[in-house]
Amino acid sequence: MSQENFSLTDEEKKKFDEDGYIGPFTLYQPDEVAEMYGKVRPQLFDRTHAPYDAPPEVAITNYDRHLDIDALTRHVFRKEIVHRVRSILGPDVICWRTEFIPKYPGDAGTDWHQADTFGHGSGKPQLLWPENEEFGGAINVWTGITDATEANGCMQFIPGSHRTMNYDESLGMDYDPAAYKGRIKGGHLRGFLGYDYTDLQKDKNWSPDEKAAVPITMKAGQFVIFRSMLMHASLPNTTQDKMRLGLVARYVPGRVRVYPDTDFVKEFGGEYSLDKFGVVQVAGTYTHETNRVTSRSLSGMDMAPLVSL
Ligand SMILES: O=C(O)CCC(=O)C(=O)O
Ligand SMILES: [Fe+2]
Repeated sequence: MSQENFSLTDEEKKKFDEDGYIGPFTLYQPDEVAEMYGKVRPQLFDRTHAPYDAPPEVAITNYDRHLDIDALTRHVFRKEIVHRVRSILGPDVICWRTEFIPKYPGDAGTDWHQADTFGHGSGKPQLLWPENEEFGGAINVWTGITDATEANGCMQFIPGSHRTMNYDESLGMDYDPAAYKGRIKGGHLRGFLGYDYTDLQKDKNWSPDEKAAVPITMKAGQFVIFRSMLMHASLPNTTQDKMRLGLVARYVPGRVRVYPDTDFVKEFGGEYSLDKFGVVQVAGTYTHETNRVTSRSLSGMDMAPLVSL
């Protein structure tokens, strides 16, 4: 019989609490994830039901295709992911965003950052936790669609760095894709897709403790779970021919308000309507009454049968 309960053990939970991340865990076999992506890739180019009308060169083009591509809808509901996330967040869990994050040969690594409200692009919170809770941010589940190695741009974490925010997301950053393709920081070429995350540093004289960084190498089909408030980055892709591709799904408890008091996502120099957006309840039943909720995908798939028990 296949395993039905993937909750974190007490020991894993303790490790997650200390380090701010846990994994990798295996979700798909490498050939299985290759086959899945082979089917999904052409669907990514078909934007008939895509949630945002964003130009192809901005990252938001890669956002939230779990809302219209069936294989990705099923991905965010996978018990291997949801049970573990529920061990951290409690019974009511919503998925509020997915993103594909590619690193092509020669690309800069992702600059060091931490996300609490995800307002870094706009200066306006995209997530609002109830006041007086210890943590904000999201639980990120980063799945390797390809292998992730130190050469092709695997992620890096600074263990235990999730308790102190070094960045002030309310400052907002200027979006300048032409001027900002990355620069050498801490010995590596790093960038943030047209933003310079160091603009948000609370202390301009501080710099991330690169010596404490752990490379998160993964096989295709594995995933790692981390708090968005953890200091995280990725290495540049220094290979000639090995693309690195990650699919990240972001989860919060149902009590978190998503895109509070706004009808648009403002990022990457544009404004994108949230008309087709909804949070997806992947476990439990409760979602804050102000959240837009999707229970049928934009391609017509009923999500209710997928909710985790
Ligand atoms: O994949 C990367 O390079 C960065 C991922 C990341 O920052 C995130 O998932 O929040
Ligand atoms: Fe991030």
